[in-house]
Amino acid sequence: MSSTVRSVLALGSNLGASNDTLALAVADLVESDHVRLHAVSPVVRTKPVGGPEQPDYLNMVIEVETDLGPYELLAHCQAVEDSHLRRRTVRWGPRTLDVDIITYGAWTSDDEKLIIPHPRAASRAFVLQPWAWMDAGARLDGRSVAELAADAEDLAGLVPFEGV
Ligand code: A4P
Ligand code: MG
Repeated sequence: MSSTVRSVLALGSNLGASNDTLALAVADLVESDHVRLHAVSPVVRTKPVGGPEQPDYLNMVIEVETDLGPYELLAHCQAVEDSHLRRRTVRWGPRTLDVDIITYGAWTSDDEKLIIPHPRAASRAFVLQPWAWMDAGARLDGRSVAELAADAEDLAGLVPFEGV
């Protein structure tokens, strides 16, 4: 890879064999010659935020190094979602796999097809807490990710994943 960027990706699943799905999705994401795995967070069990009544989620974040452009990376993430039978029916509804791009280097965007940093990440413990555990020095919107996690309303519903 020539010129590369570090990107944080958030993964979530609350349908099917979620822990297996997350593991396979990480493997699928980094199988590309254009994506290298840099860091992996613990897996956490979280109460659903928003949407209809639905099962608890398993969430995690990873940091990758990539020479894909941001829209190429989005297409890659969506292809991995599709390969895990993701259906886009209800917004914030239950899903076999969601892969969101949280940051892409220092690049920012307000295009609705790709908003970077992810517009809701700074208030969501299901993204922030695993991220802080993966990278204690991480920062978002000029603040410490660990501090943002401590302030997030959904932190109380988050526990480390301890098996099925
Ligand atoms: N899009 C724009 N910016 C981005 C980005 N940074 N990363 C666009 C990824 N996609 C981005 O996404 C809808 C559209 O957002 C895409 O077509 C893309 O062009 P989607 O994945 O099809 O739909 P969605 O995930 O239902 O919507 P959205 O808005 O991404 O939902 P969120 O905000 O990600 O929330 N509770 C817990 N505990 N754990 C979870 O993982 N996830 C959600 C989804 C809600 N509650 C949750 C969890
Ligand atoms: Mg999404």
